[in-house]
Amino acid sequence: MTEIPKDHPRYESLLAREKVVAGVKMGFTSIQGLIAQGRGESFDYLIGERSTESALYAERAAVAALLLAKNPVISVNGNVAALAPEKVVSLADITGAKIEVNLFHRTETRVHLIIEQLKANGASEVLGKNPDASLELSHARRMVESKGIYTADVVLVPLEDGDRCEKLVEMGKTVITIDLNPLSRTSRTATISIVDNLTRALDNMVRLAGGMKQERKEELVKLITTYDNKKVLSEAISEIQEHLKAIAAEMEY
Ligand code: PTJ
Repeated sequence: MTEIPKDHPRYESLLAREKVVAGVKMGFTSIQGLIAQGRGESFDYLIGERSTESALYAERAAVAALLLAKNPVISVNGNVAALAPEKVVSLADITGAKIEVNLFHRTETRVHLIIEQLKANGASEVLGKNPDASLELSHARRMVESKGIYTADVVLVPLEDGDRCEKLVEMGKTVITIDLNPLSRTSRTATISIVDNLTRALDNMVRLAGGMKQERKEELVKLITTYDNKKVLSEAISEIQEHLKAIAAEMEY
C-alpha cells in the first residue's frame, strides 16, 4: 500500500482509495470495486465529506432497527471488506448481528478471502461460504444462507446494487443501505437509506449503538415508526444543494 502522509489534506480519501486498491491486489475486492469507489468519492465531494443531519438521523433509525431485530445480518462485499472490516465486526458485536459475505462478482476464492479478512479483524463466525437458499435473482447475489440473509428480518447492505435491495424489501425485510448516492435505485428502494461514507457511517453507528442499547425499547420502536425514508432522501439532496450553494457564494467574493 502506498504510504499516505498523515498531514496530506486529502489523507482520509487517499487512504480509502489505497485500501480498495490493496483489496483488488489481494484478490478479494473486484476490479469493478474501483469504479464503485470512484463514484462514491464524487458524491462525497458533493456532500462535503461529512455526516449530514439526515445521515445521522437515518443512522439512529438503522441502529434502532438492528437492536430490535430478531435475526439481524450485515452483508459484506469486496469493497466493504477492504474499507472497514474492523468496523463491521464492531457493529455486529454491539448489535448482535450475524455477518454474511454476499457478492455480485462471486468467486469462491473471493468469498474465502473475505471471510479470512473478517476473521483477521476479530469476527468469530462469518456466513456466506455454504449458500443453501436462493433469492429470486438471476445473478450471484441470489446465493444466501438460510440461517443468515434468507431468514433475516433486518439486513444491512452497504454499497448494494438495486436488484437485491428491491428483492429483500419485497420479502418483507427491513433493508438498511449505506450509499453515498441518494439518487441510486438502492437508496430509493431501501427501508432506511444512509447517505454517508461507509467508514463514517459505521463509526457513527457503533458509537450510537453504545448509547442506544441503554434506551427503553419503546424509544427505539418510536424511532422506527416515525421514520420517513422519502423525507430523509429529500433532505439529503437538499443538504447537497445547500452545500454547493454555499461554495458557489464563497467563489463570488
Ligand atoms: O464485491 P462485489 O462483487 O459484490 O461488488 C461490489 C460492488 C460495490 C463493486 C458492486 O456492488 C457494485 O458494482 O456496486 P455499484 O453498483 O457501483 O454501487 C455502489 C454504490 O456505492 C454507488 O452508488 C456508490 O456511490 C456507493 N459507494 C461507493 N463507495 C462508497 C459508497 N457509498 C458509501 N461509502 C463508500 N465508501
